Amino acid sequence: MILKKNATMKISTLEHLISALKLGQYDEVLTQSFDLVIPLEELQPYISWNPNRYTRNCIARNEDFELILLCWEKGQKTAIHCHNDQECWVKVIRGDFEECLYEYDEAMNLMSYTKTDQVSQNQVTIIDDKDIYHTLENISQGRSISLHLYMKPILECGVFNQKTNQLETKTLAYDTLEGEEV
Ligand code: 2CO
Ligand code: FE2
Repeated sequence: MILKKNATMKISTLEHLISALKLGQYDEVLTQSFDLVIPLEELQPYISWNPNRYTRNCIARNEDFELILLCWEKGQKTAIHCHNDQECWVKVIRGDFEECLYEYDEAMNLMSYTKTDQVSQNQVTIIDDKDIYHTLENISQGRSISLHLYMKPILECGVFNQKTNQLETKTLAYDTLEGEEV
């Protein structure tokens, strides 16, 4: 789902965003997220790069949410995966992404492709259905950066192995832990 523009965004700093999340103001963050512009310099401490895969950098987390910054070299892409039943919010900070959506039928063990969306700078995409799987790919000509919120944190997720047609469980880790428990 791509959120449409909402005119009443008030959050304009990372500190404010984290405060709102700590207060459990998820609805406010979600509905106002199109207008949310976090200055890139505030995100600088959480940026790291790896030529082999996108990096996952922890900004803030507690038992209720996880806010992480993902840094993508050109062409880097996820596997088809879910978010372990947790709501997932992605805000593109820089660059362009292609998101492919899939629906998983557990009884049939069938992964069906649904559609492809392009998500560009400042746009938001949300996954809030446990049967929805997706891939995200940096389709920019250079590096891209995205901000991800999971409610609650996801320590592992289901990944669909397209060679074996089986679901596997992947443990998720951080590349940098600049952000602490809040
Ligand atoms: N879910 C993936 C991750 O946390 C990124 S794709 O956007 O949700 O690594
Ligand atoms: Fe994801």
